[in-house]
This record gives sequence, structure tokens and C-alpha cells, in this order.
Amino acid sequence: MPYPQFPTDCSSALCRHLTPAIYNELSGRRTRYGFTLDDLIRSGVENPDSSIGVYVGDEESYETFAPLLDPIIREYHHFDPETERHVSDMDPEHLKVDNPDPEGAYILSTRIRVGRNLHCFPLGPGLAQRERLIVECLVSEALKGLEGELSGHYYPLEGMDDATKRQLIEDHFLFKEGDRFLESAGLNRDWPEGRGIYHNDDKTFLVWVNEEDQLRIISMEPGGDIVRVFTCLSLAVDALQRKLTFAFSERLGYLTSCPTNLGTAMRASVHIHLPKLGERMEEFRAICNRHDLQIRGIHGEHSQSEGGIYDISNRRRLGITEVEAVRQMAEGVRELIEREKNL
Ligand code: ADP
Ligand code: CIR
Repeated sequence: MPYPQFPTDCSSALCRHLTPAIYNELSGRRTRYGFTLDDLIRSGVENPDSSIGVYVGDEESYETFAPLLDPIIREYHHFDPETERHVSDMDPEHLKVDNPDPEGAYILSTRIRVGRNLHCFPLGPGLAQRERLIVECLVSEALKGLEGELSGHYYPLEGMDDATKRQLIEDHFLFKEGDRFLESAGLNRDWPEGRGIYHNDDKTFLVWVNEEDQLRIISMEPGGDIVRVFTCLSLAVDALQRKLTFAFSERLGYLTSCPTNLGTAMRASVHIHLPKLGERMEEFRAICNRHDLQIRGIHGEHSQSEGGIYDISNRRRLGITEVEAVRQMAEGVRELIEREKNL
């Protein structure tokens, strides 16, 4: 691929950071698993409306393509990957936050997820068909050992009937199909083989297998009891960590295919009803920016709000502990609710 031509109105992190000089420096490079610059940037080149535009194929790529990736990471996470070190803290005892909506008037549900990938395997964009099946096998075996509230079943996507799939997606439990950003990154190859979802009977604990990351470990429930949701997630991650070795770097924390997920790989969100603030998007965005929160629509990333309901989550995931990321979300949500009440 020659140096890509981005449309003049393109504002992705890729088009802003991929200078011709960086392109020339990196274009001949290739990791041991065979991942190249063209593979890294394909999603952002084919989708100029990307906000970021890169997907990483393996652990080594984070070093090989650092001249492009480090500035993107620095900008997104306000974290300098050359000088700073990521610190993790998933101890629920350290999370001292109250439910921001004890009367249940605004928060419909709380969800906290982390992304994880297996050490010694390429990340999703670089994963071969057989490797994906091995990952699925290792993960589903590890999940079988979970007990108590975490105990459940693994449901492969292959063979799942359309109505069940549609309902799971509609109810916010399952990932969507056909995301064009993931498609361009090669993350949908051999679909639906090797993909699936694990959940307990109540669907309060779920694991997505081989979507954007090899594991998305999810705790969710109705209402705003953030500490309870975090405690369940922490328990699950602990239990899985005893059975699986996750890809982790001292420099970048947990490694993920999208650099926005590095570090904690955590997105803590609420679905919240804010119809009045929704009429004042400038003010809404200003409050969220002050708390470094992201606004998504009701069906996740790249979707729209419906009926005044928004998905509000921490934006930053690297250079912040899991406990801090959740606290940041809770504090921002408290302010949003206060403002909504006064409108
Ligand atoms: P991710 O959370 O992995 O970044 P998405 O933004 O695509 O991915 O969200 C995945 C699904 O989770 C979507 O169906 C979304 O509506 C749902 N979801 C996110 N936050 C919540 C929440 N607080 N309550 C219920 N569903 C949620
Ligand atoms: C984009 O660049 O818009 C997509 N590749 C998604 C980027 C953000 N992804 C994420 O937060 N997981």
C-alpha cells in the first residue's frame, strides 16, 4: 500500500499521526508473526470516519510500530508510555463509592467489562483460524471451572439460532455482528467460527469469546450498585487469572487489539436516562469532558441515544487503576444526575 490519501475532513488519530516520514520509517517492518504496517492501519484507511483507526496484531507490534502507536496512546490516555508505568488495582475493598442514584430514578443498569488476551498468541487481527479455535477451547475450558454466581454455560455463536442471537444483542448481552471497523481489521475472519458467549443464568456475569479481544469479561445488572458490579468482576478476573495467562506488559498493562483499551482494558458504564441534558448537548459534553467520560448510544459504540438514554463510561484506561477508573465514572455520573435534577 502506498502512503494513504485521507479525505480532507478526516480527523482520526491515524490520519493525524501517520506522517509520510513515519510511514516510510515503518512500512518495511514486520513482526515475527508477520504483522505489517498495512495490517495495522487498514481499518482507519478503509474507514476514514474512524476516531482512532488502528488495530494491533500482536504484542510485538506495540514495540515495532511504537513511533505511530505511542503518540496515539499518549493522546488518548494522557499517559506517556515511554516514561510512565501502568499500575493495576482491582481490589473492591479500595472502591469507596455510593450508588449515585439510590432511588433508581435515572440509572437503568451498570456494566463493567475488561478486555483480556492470551499470552503467547497473536491478538485477534493477527490470529489464524486454528489459533482462534485453540483460544476458544482454552477459554471455554477455563470458564467451565467457575463456581457460585459465576457458574454458567458457554454458547458458541455457530449454531445459535437467529432469534436467540437477536434477543441477546437487543438485551445488550451479546456483541453485534458485521462491525465495519472490525471487518477491515480482519477481526471478523472466519465468522462465526470460534466466537461465543458464556453467561450465568441471570446474565449478570458474561464473557465474550474472540470478538475484538479474545475475552471480554463482563459484570452487569440493573440499577446503580457500582460496587457490587465491580466486586463480581474482580472475583471473576481473579478466578480466570488462576487458569489462564493474560498478555500483559509492564509498559502498557493488559494488551488489547485497540490501543484505546490498553492498561486496565476496563470500560465501566451506566445506561442512564438524562432527557433534559440530552437537549443541551454542549453542556452535557462539557460535564463529561471534565470527568473524562465518554458518551455512547444505547446500543454501544457508534450507536445513537434513544428515548433520552445514554451510555456513560470512563474514557481513559491506561495510567489509571481500575478502582480509579470506576470512581471517576461514578463521580461524573453523580454530577450529571445533579444537573438533570435541576433542569
Ligand atoms: P464495549 O463495552 O465492549 O466497549 P459496546 O460499546 O459495543 O462494547 O457495548 C456492548 C454492549 O453492552 C452494547 O449492547 C451496549 O448497549 C451494552 N452496554 C454497555 N453499557 C451498558 C450498561 N451500563 N447497561 C446495559 N448494557 C450496556
Ligand atoms: C474507531 O477508530 O473509531 C474504531 N476503530 C473504534 C475505536 C475505539 N475503540 C474502542 O474504544 N474500543
